[in-house]
Amino acid sequence: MQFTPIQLYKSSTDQVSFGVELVDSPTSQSSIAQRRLFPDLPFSFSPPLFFIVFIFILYLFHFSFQNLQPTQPNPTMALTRTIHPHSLPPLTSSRSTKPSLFLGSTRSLLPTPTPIHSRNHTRSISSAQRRSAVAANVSDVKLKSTSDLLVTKEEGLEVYEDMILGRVFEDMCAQMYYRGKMFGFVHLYNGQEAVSSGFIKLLKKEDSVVSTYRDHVHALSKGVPARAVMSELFGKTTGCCRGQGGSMHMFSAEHNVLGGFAFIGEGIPVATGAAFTSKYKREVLKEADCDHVTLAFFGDGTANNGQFFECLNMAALWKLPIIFVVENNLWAIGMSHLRATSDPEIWKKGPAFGMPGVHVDGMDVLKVREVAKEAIGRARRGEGPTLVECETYRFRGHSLADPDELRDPDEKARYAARDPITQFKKYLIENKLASEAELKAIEKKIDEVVEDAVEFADESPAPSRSQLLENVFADPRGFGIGPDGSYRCEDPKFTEGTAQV
Ligand SMILES: Cc1ncc(C[n+]2csc(CCOP(=O)(O)OP(=O)(O)O)c2C)c(N)n1
Ligand SMILES: [Mg+2]
Repeated sequence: MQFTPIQLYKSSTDQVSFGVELVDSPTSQSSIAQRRLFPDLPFSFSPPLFFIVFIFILYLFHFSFQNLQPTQPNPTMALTRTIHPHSLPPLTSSRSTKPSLFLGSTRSLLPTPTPIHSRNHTRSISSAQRRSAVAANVSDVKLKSTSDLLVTKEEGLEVYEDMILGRVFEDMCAQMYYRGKMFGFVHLYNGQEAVSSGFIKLLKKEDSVVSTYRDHVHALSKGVPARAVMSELFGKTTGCCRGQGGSMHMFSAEHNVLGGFAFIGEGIPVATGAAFTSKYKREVLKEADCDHVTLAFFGDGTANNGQFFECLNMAALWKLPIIFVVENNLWAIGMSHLRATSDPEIWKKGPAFGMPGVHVDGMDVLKVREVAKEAIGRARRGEGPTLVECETYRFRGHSLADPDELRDPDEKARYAARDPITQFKKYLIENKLASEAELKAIEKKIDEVVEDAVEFADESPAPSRSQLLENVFADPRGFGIGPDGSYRCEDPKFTEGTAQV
């Protein structure tokens, strides 16, 4: 599969120039001032008449802007802005029937907002809508025939094992959380495994992954041992951050997992920086074999944040080896993506910044993998970034503290029926890539891995009190020093919350 660049906008000229000339409004409306301004007029304007004429002129200006064609820039207007045609929104935008050239004015041209049919605003974006202006859409990739399979047996089993690990690990987290073994918020990844496994299993060890607060499974896919992730969740010293990060802050320098981030969008600039490092090493430091790529994972809600746009710009400008992977699970906590975003098709932002934008069925690991292969290949070859929108779904509430009452049960059932693990299992068996028994053996092995991780975490020591001051960059004495000169955090009552601070 190849991403074919699309020309979003056709014009016979290379550039379209247009703008407005600002005219000062009269400072005085007195007839003396009018005569000074228009000395030859045979009559004088009364203020209401002047106002009516002024409004009429404004109306004429407005009308001529709306009808402005790209090939006919209005030569009488002062040039205030130059717009390159390919940076304009696609003419076939599903939300705008009469697109305007005037950036920022399309809203006023929109008909009544697209009705949201579903009771709970759970309408999903139809593939027909998406096809209308697709740069590269693999939603409809047909699984190839058995003679031309998308994975080898080894690859298939590796991916299956990774998906099972993600699912079983998260289910275990739920149990441990409700037993009081974990602290703070815990956000599970159930349902989204095809994205993590589809992308990360194609990476090399030197490649980097930047995650979100829904980060356990990304870390596992990248090779951080289940023991280290579980211990981190338990807040133990054997965790990948020695128990100081917890659920939302998985980090492993060894595995190039550059962090989970509780503040949404914070990871995107970090990922962009990592991609810049690869390029700098290769092109400036002349490390010819440095072809490392970075994956930045984030959600649909996060894609409305400014950092995303800033980083799209930098990544495209410098042709960075990065893939922006949007895990569009249709919800940001209790906010439907369709209610929160002016154009729900996130992939479109790619072409707007000069990089391919792709939409893929994020419940199908083989389709995700096909897109991932192409995007990672592009990045490795130095061809620049790609934006991939994976349409997926989370099977549990936003976090384990969320009763998940807002989402429509029909919507949940629809996606549950498309469970990515069940679909992939079926594919492996139907195409004789694996037998039931082989897959059962993998499931059993993973159950043991996860049980072992829990035992290991449970038995591991808690961090010492002195660890509280590690990585505190301000003067630790400011953290609380008792009358006897000792740090208050060393007082046993400190961690019980009863110390006098
Ligand atoms: C900068 C910032 N603003 C707001 C929040 C509160 N917040 C936590 S999760 C979340 C929704 C994110 O949704 P999405 O990006 O779709 O990720 P998902 O939870 O669906 O994986 C918000 C707004 C935050 N953590 N950080
Ligand atoms: Mg979301």
